[in-house]
Amino acid sequence: MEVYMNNKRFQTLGEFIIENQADFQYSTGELSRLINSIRLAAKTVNHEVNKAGLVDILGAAGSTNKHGEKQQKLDVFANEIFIQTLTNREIVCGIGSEENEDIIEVSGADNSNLNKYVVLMDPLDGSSNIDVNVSVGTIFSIYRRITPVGTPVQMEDFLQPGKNQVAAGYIIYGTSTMLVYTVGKGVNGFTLNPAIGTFYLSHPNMTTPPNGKIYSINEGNYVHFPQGVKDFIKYCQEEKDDRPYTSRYIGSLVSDVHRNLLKGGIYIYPSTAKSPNGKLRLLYECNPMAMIVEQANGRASTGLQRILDVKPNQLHQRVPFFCGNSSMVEKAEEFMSRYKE
Ligand code: AHM
Ligand code: MG
Repeated sequence: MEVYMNNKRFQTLGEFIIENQADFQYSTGELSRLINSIRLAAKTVNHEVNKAGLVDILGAAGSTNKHGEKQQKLDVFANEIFIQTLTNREIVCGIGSEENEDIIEVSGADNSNLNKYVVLMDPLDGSSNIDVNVSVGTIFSIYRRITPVGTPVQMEDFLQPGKNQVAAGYIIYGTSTMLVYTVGKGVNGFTLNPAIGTFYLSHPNMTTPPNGKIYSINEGNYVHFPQGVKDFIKYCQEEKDDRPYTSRYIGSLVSDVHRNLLKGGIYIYPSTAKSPNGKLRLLYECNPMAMIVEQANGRASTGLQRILDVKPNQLHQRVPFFCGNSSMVEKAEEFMSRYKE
């Protein structure tokens, strides 16, 4: 179905993927098929997430429905859908997920998987928000493997710095469902028309405003924050120039970053006295968000170093995370650097 508004025809995600395939430096169609699979899985997860309010009717996680099927937690469901979609089509050679302790090798039906890409993902981030009807999201990060094609995938294929990502994106299951992604040539956002199950290009070439007025951080942890972060918060609250800024924190990474990307703002999950590396995971939360934010003219760092330059050493490693429009992140880094040892 074609969608027109003010005589303008909106492109579907499927059309966009095909038309922009040449944008990608190793254009073989493989990456396009991969994004297409993510699009399909996203629609299935979206359908399920939107049924979450019917939990009293359909049964809570752990219970059995009238067909004798055990109801699953939505994050487990989302994980299975993404893994199934990517493995059934043999579109990648390996998957790393927040929900799986170890990497998953996708060997293919006859053990001859010649695919070049690995995917890292957080299938349903912020899932503790589902019960209260707050937006959640899926985050994904894509790399070319570095070990030889046709051999079993290795941990080193996943432990690459974020600057090696060939694509990254997120899906936000919100008031409307959007898929936002980049292949390193800017960021584009697609909104799902749930009536017909099609994503349309609603936000072409997304860029974050140069100046923001929103800061997003869990201030409940204030006493445990590093002094640089405490000083930055006080700076945001000061009555001077265009300040005080507005505090907005949903506690759902995809939603907080998405809002700040569109409106201008900074998201911070710093180290705390209790968690010296912060809470968020480098490989499937911070790196993909950092690539998107940089591609949208923003900035992402640990407070002291560019996120995309961090060399990972563990699949589930955590890292302090500052991301948003460049001027606000630079300002926070300035405060952080004052206390650098
Ligand atoms: P999760 O992967 O267990 O869902 O945790 C990640 C979430 C992010 O979406 C969110 O930004 C952060 O945790 C909120 O943490 P907190 O409740 O400590 O503020
Ligand atoms: Mg998560």
